[in-house]
Amino acid sequence: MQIDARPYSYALPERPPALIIIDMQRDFVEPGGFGDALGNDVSRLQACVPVIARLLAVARRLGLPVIHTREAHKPDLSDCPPSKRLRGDCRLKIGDVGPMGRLLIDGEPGNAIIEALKPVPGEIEIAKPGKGAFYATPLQEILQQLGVTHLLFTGVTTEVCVQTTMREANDRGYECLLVEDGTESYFPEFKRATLDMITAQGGIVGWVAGSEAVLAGLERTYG
Ligand code: TIU
Repeated sequence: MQIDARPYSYALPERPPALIIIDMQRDFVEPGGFGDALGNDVSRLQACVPVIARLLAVARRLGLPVIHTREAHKPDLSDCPPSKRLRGDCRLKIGDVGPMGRLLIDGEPGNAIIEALKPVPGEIEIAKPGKGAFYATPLQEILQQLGVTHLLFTGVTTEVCVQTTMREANDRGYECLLVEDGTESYFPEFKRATLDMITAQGGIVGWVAGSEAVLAGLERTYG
């Protein structure tokens, strides 16, 4: 059983893959958050929301493990290196108070996952202090306990937290697929380049496929 993907078909294992949803939090997707403070047009990220919602509904129905991540720092910022906090020339920095509470701080209203993709009980939610979801988190142990070998990636932003996490996962031996329309960037050209980088050289980081192909493959294999 396979998913029609680039650079070639992605073989699905007997044990279903996990759906990984990276950082679909208000901080990046809604006006007044961290993404906005960095000077980005956050409306660009909206396109992937209904796609991820559809994948999430199917993952829940078919019993795939679902893992949500949030880029989040402790309220005392002890897990935020000054190099990260002070980087750039923006009005508000990590930990400063914005319209949705303190930017990128665990527990603040702006740090919550958007309503359309809200986790349900039983789904794993990981707060991560880095761009990659493996750095300083229990993600590797969780995946090992689940016995998961294959990861389907969605979320934002394609070239920052999604790509970093996919590379970390690839180095740990996971078979990774990025859902092309289930991820977005503030920079369309960076999204395009990321998809090309991942699939070049025979899939040096992994596979890319559209959500229709992913959904069809999941239904055929686990439905
Ligand atoms: N700025 C940007 O594109 N992304 C981030 O800071 N974090 C994530 O990608 N989640």
